[in-house]
Amino acid sequence: MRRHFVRSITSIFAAIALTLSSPTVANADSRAINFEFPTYHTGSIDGQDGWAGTLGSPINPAIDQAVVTNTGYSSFGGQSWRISNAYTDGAFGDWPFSPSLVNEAGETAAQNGVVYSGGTRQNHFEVQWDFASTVPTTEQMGTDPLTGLDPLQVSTAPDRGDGARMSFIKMRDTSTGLAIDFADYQDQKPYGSESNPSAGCGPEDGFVTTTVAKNLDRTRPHTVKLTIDFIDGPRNDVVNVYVDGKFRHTGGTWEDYYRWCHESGGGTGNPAFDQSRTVDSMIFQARSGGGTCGTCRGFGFLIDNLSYVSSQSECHNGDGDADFEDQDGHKHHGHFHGNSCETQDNDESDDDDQGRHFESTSVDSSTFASDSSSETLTMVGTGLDGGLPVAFTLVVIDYGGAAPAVYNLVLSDGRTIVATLVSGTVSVK
Ligand SMILES: [Ca+2]
Ligand SMILES: [Ca+2]
Ligand SMILES: [Ca+2]
Repeated sequence: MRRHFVRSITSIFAAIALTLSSPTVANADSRAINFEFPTYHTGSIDGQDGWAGTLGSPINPAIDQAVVTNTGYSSFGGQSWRISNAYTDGAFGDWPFSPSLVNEAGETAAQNGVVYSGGTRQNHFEVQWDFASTVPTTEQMGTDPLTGLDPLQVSTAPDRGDGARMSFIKMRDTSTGLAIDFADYQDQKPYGSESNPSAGCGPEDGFVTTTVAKNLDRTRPHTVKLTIDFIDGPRNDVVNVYVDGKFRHTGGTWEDYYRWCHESGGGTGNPAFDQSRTVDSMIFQARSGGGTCGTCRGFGFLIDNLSYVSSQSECHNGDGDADFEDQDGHKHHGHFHGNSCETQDNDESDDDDQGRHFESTSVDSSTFASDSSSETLTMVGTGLDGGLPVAFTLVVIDYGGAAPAVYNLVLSDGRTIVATLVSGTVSVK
């Protein structure tokens, strides 16, 4: 009798625990990879823990990559994964893909190619990894007479498993330290549409590379993080790039490359084909277009502490990196980031007004409001205006492209900026 009672109580608690935890379990799906023994052993990563080429095919043995014993970065544990551009090519299917998540992420109608990714479609993807040079004391640079003086470079991208990259980060070595590039596909006016798909892949459109970090200390590891919100429809996916925990850039995905460009299978005018792609893993590559460093063989970058997650996001994001013009015709470069789900540590704002610079030092709150025609971000905190402490309120109103976004920065020293978007990216949602 007593046993039965205990069991009943236990099952009630189990049922409650299941109820409380099931939303998270159902909506978040993650992998965390530290390349440690015994899950990983030294040597090629091919076939280890789900790493492989497309659909489990072999990774090209010519690629210079291996799990290696750690050589001195304490946060990297006993083993890391090493990869260089001693070998490069323009292929996709035989480069290393990380293990797939159970649940893919992408727009509702994004194509997973049936076989490349699956599970329950999510609208949010995040990935983070550390990288470090195997040669912290000097720049790794090709000296091969055939390949020239090409520096070390390795790129990575969220992918469904066949090379249909939806974003892009390149890690580079330079004479002044490590650098990180981000690339997105930008459809400029005229915009592509189902009635005029070619306008989305015109001469004015293409991939845009932004250096999001440079002169990074080569003697220590650096952390890169991407957060991606996939939003149905063109020109609205949001990628935020963080380096060493600090927000660096907001941009788009490659959605409109797949949607509108013939070479990717889009631009047909048929909505069944003109769609973006899903992601569930990371592809790591050394593209020949970035240069080959023959003498980097056996060296290159160490990759470690790789983690990624797909989830269903109901967070609000306000991001901008854009030029605004006020009533007096003054140009301001505004840069801000607010997220209702993250800690405010990541939120920030700064404004450049032809010589006068405001930057936030602490954000107290980022709040969001919406109506039928606009989304509004209100950020409140403290900062420095021309080096002097001030309180600030930033209000950004995004009309979803129907009208230029409004940017209103009020500082406690009396300076007020009311301006509208002239170029760049603003997204509040
Ligand atoms: Ca490790
Ligand atoms: Ca266009
Ligand atoms: Ca979209």
